[in-house]
Amino acid sequence: MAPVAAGLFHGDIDDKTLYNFVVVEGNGVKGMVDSGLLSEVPNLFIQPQHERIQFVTAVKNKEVKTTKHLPIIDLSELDDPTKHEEVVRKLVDAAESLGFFQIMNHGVPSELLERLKQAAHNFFNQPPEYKSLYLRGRVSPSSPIVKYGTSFAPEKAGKALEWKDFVSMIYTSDSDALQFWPQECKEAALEYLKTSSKMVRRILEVLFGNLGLEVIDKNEEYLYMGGMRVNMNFYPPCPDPELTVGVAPHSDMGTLTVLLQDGIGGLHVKINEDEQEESDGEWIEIPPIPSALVINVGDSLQILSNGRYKSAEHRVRTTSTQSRVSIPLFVAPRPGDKIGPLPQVVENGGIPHYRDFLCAEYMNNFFGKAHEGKKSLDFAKISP
Ligand SMILES: O=C(O)CCC(=O)C(=O)O
Repeated sequence: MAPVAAGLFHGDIDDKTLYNFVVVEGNGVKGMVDSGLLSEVPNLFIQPQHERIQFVTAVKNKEVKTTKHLPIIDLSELDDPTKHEEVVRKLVDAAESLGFFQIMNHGVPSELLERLKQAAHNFFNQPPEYKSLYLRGRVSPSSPIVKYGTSFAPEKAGKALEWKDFVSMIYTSDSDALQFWPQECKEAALEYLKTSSKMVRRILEVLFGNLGLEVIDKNEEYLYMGGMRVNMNFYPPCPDPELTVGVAPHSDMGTLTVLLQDGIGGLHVKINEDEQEESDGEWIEIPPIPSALVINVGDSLQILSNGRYKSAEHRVRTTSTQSRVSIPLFVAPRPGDKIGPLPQVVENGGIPHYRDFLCAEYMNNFFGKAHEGKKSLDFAKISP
């Protein structure tokens, strides 16, 4: 810990100095919490009233634990001819309504899931001086495809910071991953990406099959899953979770996200939102299930399916007692790919609800703004 930290949290510290310590110097939220001097939430992290997560609401909603709201799908049953159609229906229903489901028996070994969570702790337990070698915006020649940071868009003036540190590992090739990704997590993260890819392809085949695309050929595979990134998120304990958010409401950018969460809990998904009926929807907490993986539909799949599948709006609350880790694998088209509603979906007089665009442009727009619900889709929406 830098000596400046000792004086940081005595109440007389200004926002700029704290911002520099946490964001610019790469100490992260973890560095701030580890100082042991933090008795209350600093201003920089205090969310406006309407963004705060009422803990009571989350607990109450947890009781809405019905299979309708929280589909848990046994993926191995796709191989059982007597159950295949039923599982296809469950996957399609979940993608069309919530854009969200949990899967069991998915082919990613439980032992690997345990190793991944440990790897995340191993990375974040390294000293700030080491982690900041991977700082975003200061990407060193030795780590061009790794970004470590805190909050999603900390540079956005006027937005409170998220109570989260992360490391993002972009996949370019196996050898790049083994050379550039941090040694604490590279092997587990690469294995996760490889084993999950098979399961992602399977789910996409089911979802696209339902739209009339029978087989995913190599070109289509690139379009749906050519860009991959493994993130590791670390949420340190927070002195007052009701003032902060771990991650503000957002949808993911790609086609599908595979998410491993540990047993702490805190992931919320929005349900029952209806633009036509002007209903804001409500949040439910997704209880962690040992060995399960969470699957989210992302914006790209909503666009490719011309709105048939819905990207899931989600957020994360913080907790006061323990550190939480989560490990999303973001599956997306490549930046150089152009996407839009698939011809098969809009043919026969259908109206495209989204324009065609280059994914790199979508990414620039997405990463250039703070999280704001599903507003990211506005970039591609065709107004009626
Ligand atoms: O931590 C989680 O459960 C979700 C993380 C997330 O939404 C993200 O990294 O974009």
